[in-house]
Amino acid sequence: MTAAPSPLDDADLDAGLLIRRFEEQLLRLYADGHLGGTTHTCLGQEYVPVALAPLLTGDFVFSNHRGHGHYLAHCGDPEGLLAELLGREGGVCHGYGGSQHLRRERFLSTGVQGESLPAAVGVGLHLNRTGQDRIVVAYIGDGTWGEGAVYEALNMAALWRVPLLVVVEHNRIAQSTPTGAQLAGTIAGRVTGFGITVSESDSLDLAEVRAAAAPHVERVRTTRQPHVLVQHTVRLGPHSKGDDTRPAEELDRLRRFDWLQRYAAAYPDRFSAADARARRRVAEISADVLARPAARGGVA
Ligand SMILES: Cc1ncc(C[n+]2csc(CCOP(=O)(O)OP(=O)(O)O)c2C)c(N)n1
Repeated sequence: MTAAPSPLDDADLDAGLLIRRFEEQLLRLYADGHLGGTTHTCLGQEYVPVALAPLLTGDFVFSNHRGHGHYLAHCGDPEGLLAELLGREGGVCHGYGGSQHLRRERFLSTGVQGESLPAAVGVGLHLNRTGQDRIVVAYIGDGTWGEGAVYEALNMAALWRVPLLVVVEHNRIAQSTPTGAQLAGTIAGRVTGFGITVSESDSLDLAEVRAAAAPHVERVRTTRQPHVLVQHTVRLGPHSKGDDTRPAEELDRLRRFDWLQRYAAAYPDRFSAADARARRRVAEISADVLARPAARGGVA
């Protein structure tokens, strides 16, 4: 935690900053009444999908309610995402999906906790039966280990040797419930009960997270066996919009674990240049999308 973060190339830094500034803009758009429905930001967690995305090109990605960062890291397309969220023309799902139900090529998200895993197992089974070397990744939170579907899916994945990588973004909180108040034992203990391998990382260093994940992704791909990767992380923002029930001192403490602040402190010039690029890009996208007419199926 005290070591300086590894240097990042522009692509990774730009991808991480785009997610951060994009979601901060969503919260402003919500406050200004431009964004209806709901939105869950991944502030603080951006490095996780950015680290994994290059390892998973061509693979299937299942995302959850907190999925904008997953979408941006795996699919790019901030214009399509913002138009979707604002119900404007050009939205990735023509305004029918909104924040939590996005689909584009091999990317699918759902706001229903645990719903993705059985579907991901089905896709993995199909990939095996059709002789493909693609794999399926499903992002879930630590709170989602309260859903029975997770265990049914893990059982099938182990039994049928499904190439499924479950990425657990373990931010120690589910909405307003701390993990310690709802999860008995450990996620690793539960996973090993199915004979499934598990790895854990608490690194905030994007390059380290990628290097640690790479052999596990490769093993899922070659052995067609599932793996669960638990990434300990921090949720810096509210669960949704203004609903953060954590005390101010706790939020102050968590901000020390902000991977982007750590990066800014270690590489101020590179950070400022990339940040200016990200802010400019988000401002341009926002102005462009706000000027568009409503989508025919718009959610807003
Ligand atoms: C089946 C179901 N139950 C309840 C909810 C409401 N809900 C949305 S997110 C959430 C907490 C999720 O916590 P976690 O899995 O830890 O993910 P995080 O929000 O921390 O990313 C809850 C209870 C839901 N979306 N689906």
